[in-house]
Amino acid sequence: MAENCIFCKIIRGEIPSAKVYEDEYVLAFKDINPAAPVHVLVVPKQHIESLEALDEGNIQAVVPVHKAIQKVAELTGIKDKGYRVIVNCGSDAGQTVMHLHYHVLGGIKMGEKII
Ligand code: DGP
Repeated sequence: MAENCIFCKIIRGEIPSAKVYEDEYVLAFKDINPAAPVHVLVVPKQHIESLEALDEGNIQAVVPVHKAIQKVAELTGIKDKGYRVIVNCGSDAGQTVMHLHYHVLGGIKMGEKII
């Protein structure tokens, strides 16, 4: 956990969020600024700054994230028609929160670009 990380604060319950799914390792909540009818952020509870910060010591944290993405798709009703998963990594990609997170987007027929 990182003291001043906004997603760590959401995980600790210090900032409210619209939770979609939670287990021991993962929290999924609605994005505050949705880019699609369904837009959920899926985050490992372990504070990992970005995809580039994954290494041998922490990569296990993303296994339950991927399982949680499937659960989120089921819970939000986008499983059958499909969905898009995006990870922004670094400033050129537009990563604004330095806590690894997966955008799960769906509920609309998407073109090549959405975000
Ligand atoms: P990124 O650009 O990949 O770092 O996306 C960060 C996302 O996090 C952005 O779509 C907005 C969302 N976000 C930022 N602060 C909050 C918050 O306090 N609550 C929620 N639910 N989402 C947030």
